[in-house]
Amino acid sequence: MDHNKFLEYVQAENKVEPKDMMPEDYRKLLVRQISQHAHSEVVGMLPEANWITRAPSLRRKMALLAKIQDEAGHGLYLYAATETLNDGTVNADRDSAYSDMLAGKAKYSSIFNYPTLSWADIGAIGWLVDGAAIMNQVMLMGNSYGPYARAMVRICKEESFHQRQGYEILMTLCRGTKQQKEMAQQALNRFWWPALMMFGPNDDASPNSQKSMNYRVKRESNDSLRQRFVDVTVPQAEFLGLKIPDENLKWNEERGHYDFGDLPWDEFMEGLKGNGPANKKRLQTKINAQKENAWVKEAAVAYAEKFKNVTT
Ligand code: FAQ
Repeated sequence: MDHNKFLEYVQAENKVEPKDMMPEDYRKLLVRQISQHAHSEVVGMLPEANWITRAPSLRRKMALLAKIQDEAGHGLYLYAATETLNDGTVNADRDSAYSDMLAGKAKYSSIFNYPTLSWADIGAIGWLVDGAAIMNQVMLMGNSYGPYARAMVRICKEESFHQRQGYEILMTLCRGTKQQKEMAQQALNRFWWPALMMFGPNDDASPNSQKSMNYRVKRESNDSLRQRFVDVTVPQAEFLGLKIPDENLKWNEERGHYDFGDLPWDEFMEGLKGNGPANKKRLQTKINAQKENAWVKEAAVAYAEKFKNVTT
């Protein structure tokens, strides 16, 4: 296929659909990103699941359960979108992609390697983690691959609800006792830098960005999204009466943006190598779940097999 024609096609804001011709590196880039995104959604269920049985009220428990189920749904849409790229040349089927993640060969978002130590962390995840995810995913609604772009529309709507439920948890804590407000502050201290790392390395250290932008998969750079996230989140922290844990955070009148400190990139790189605070625990939990629940899958397959020729 003519590579320049393909570039012209996507750069004119046309969508690519599953059966269309596409360059091999475009297909690979999408399989890598969409499957990693799917893994992030399903591993991302674990830190929050840690608090289902300890949510402070029935109402909170119901909202948290619904949120976690939404993340499972996002994982399913994204694995399905990945599978549309399966042409026999890439490992795009769900089982292979998932096995790569369990084997530590495929990444998921670094943020899910941090433990959730208090109920306030659940608020911080909704506010900051879903907030950062939306910032990135709104851009992805306009990506050039049809199934991925369409999945993002629904996912963004649900993530917006998640962000608000997290912020509301923190608002309640911040209007509560001194200890509750302190719990919220500690959660912000723990999750601030990891949330900023979700946007990926700085632009000059991001090997995939240029190609991804040319192919109109990424529509904005890691640094520009991170900056926007800081700009919208600082006033939200002020409204809560919480302090962002960054001595270098300062409004820059000239730039019209907040300046902020350097991220702890060593910590980010360690997480990518599988040495983050909860990496091993997260993978082990998923490996155990796959083993323990294998019988459910086998039963579902046997059931489908038995009734495949039955018409009602
Ligand atoms: N963690 O060259 P770049 C959510 C890797 S969903 C781990 O800049 P790219 C919902 C990157 O893969 C959150 N690895 O890469 C939820 C690459 O390695 P590779 C997930 C990271 O692809 C909320 C290498 O570093 N969202 O939270 C990270 O152009 C609450 C070099 O980086 C998505 O996945 C990281 N943070 O840009 C669920 C969105 N950052 O693959 C539950 C889709 C970078 O070459 C509870 N993905 N790396 O081996 C994207 O937009 C992009 O892939 C980026 C990275 C922006 C994440």
